[in-house]
Amino acid sequence: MASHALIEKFQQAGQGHVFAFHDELSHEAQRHLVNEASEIDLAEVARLTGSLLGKEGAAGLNLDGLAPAPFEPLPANGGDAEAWARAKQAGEEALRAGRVAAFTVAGGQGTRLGFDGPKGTFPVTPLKQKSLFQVFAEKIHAAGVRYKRPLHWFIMTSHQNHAATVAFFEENSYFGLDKGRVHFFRQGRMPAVDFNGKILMESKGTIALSPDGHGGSLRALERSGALDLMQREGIDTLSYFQVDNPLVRAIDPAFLGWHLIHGSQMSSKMVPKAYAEEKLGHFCVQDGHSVVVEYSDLPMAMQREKTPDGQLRYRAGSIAIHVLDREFIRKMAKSGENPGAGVSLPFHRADKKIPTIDAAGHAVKPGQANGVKFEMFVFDALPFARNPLVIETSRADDFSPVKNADGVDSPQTAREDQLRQFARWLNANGARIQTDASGLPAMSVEVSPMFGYDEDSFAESWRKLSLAPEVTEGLYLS
Ligand code: UD2
Repeated sequence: MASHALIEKFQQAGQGHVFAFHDELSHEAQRHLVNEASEIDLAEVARLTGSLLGKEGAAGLNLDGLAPAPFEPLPANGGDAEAWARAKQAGEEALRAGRVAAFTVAGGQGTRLGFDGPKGTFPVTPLKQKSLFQVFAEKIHAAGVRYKRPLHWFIMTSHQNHAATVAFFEENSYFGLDKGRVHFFRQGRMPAVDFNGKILMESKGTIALSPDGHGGSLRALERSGALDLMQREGIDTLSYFQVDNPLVRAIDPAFLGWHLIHGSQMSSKMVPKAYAEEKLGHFCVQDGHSVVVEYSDLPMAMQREKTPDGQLRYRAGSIAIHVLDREFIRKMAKSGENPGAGVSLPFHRADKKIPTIDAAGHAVKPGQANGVKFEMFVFDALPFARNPLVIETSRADDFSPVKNADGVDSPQTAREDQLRQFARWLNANGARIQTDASGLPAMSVEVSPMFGYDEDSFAESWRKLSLAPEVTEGLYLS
C-alpha cells in the first residue's frame, strides 16, 4: 500500500500519531515505519481495545461450572497397560509412515533467565554443555534413525531472535540434521497500546511491537507455508513442545498413538502438580469443553483445594506439550481471519512497563505499567478441538524447564534432573551408580540422545555394547 494511503487509514482509526514524526525521518527510517505499520491489523487492534481494555477485560475469568479435566493415567498409576502398549505401537507406525513432524516454539524473549541470545542456544547438559537446540536436534535425529524416516522440524522464532537462531544452526551444521528438513519461520507481532487504546511508539520511527504469544504459532504455521509443506510431505501430525525443556520427549510414540487412536485434533500431556503454587496451567472442563486455566488466573484458594484422599483437586498441570492435527491448525488459523465466527483464539492482555516516547518525541522510561501487550496462548485452541485428550506423563522423563536464572526451574535444576535420568537408565541396566535419596548421582555423566533418548532406546544401545564401560566421573555415552 502506498504510504499516504496507509497513513490515512491510521488517521481514520484514531492512530494517526504513529506517523507524527514521519516527515522528519530519513527515507530509510520512513520505509521501516511504513513496513511495521502495514503489519498491523487495525480492525483487530480496535476490537481488542474495545473488549480487553473495557469492562469485559476487567471482569476476570468466568469460573462458572469449572471442574478438573479427566486424564488417562500412566500404567504405574492405574492406567490400562494394554491400551498404552497399543498406543505406542500406533505411534511407531505413524513415525515409520512419515506422518509426524516436530515443532518447537522458540519465539519467547526469555527475560526471566536473563540470557542474552535465543533461549534455544542456552547450554544445558551436564558435561558437554550442549544447547537446548542441540538436545532437541539429537532427539529428533535419533527418532528418525530408529523409525527409518528422518523427521521434519519446524521452529518458530520471533523477529528479535530469528537471524541469531538461523546463524546458530548454520554455525553448528544443523547438528547433523538434514538442513532441508529444518524449517524456521517468524511468529507474528502485535502492537502495544496505552490504556486508551493508542498504539505506543518505541521511538519516532519504531512502533512498540512484540511477539503475539505461542498461540500465534497456529497462524504463523499457516502463513509461512509450513502446513502446505507438511501436506505435500504426507505429514498430518505435529509434536509441539517449548524451547525451554531439555527433558522433553520430543517424539513420543505412545503420546502420538493415544492422539491418533482417539481421533483427537489436539492432545496434551499433564503431570500432577508438585505443589499448589507451581506455575502450571490447569486442565479443566467447562460447559463440556476442555480448557486450560493459567496459574495466574485460577484463584489460589481453588489451586489449594484438596480431594477427600488428600490430592490437589486441580492437579492436572499443563506442561505445554501437545500433539496437533494439521488440518485442525489450518482451521484455527483461517478462522482468525473471520473473528465474528467466534472460533478464533482469544487474546490475553498483559499490563507492562513499555518504553515509549511522549508527544514531543522524547524517550519515556515508565516506572509503572503504562500500557498493554496482547498475546495468544496455544492451549486456547483446546475448546475447539474434536476429542481433545489429556494423558499423564512422568515428570522425571518429560519436564524440567529452564525458566529462571536460579532457584526453581533453573539451569541447575534442569542439569540435576538430566543427571537423575541418566543414573536411572544406567542403574536399570545393571550399572551401579550411587545416588542420594532424590536419585541424584554424586558423579557427572551424560548420555547423548543418539545413544539413548528414552529407557527403551538406552537399553537397546547398552545391550549392543561389546564391553560395558566403567561408570566413572565424566562418562559420556554417545
Ligand atoms: C508456560 C505455560 C504454563 C506451563 C509452562 C510450562 C503459558 C501462558 N503458560 O508458562 O501453563 O505450561 O509453560 O513450562 O503458556 N513463546 C513463543 N512466542 C511468544 C511467547 C512464548 O514462541 O510470543 C514460547 C517461548 O519461547 C517458550 C514458550 O512459548 O518456548 C513458553 O513461554 P513462557 O515462558 O512465556 O511460558 P510460561 O513459563 O509463563
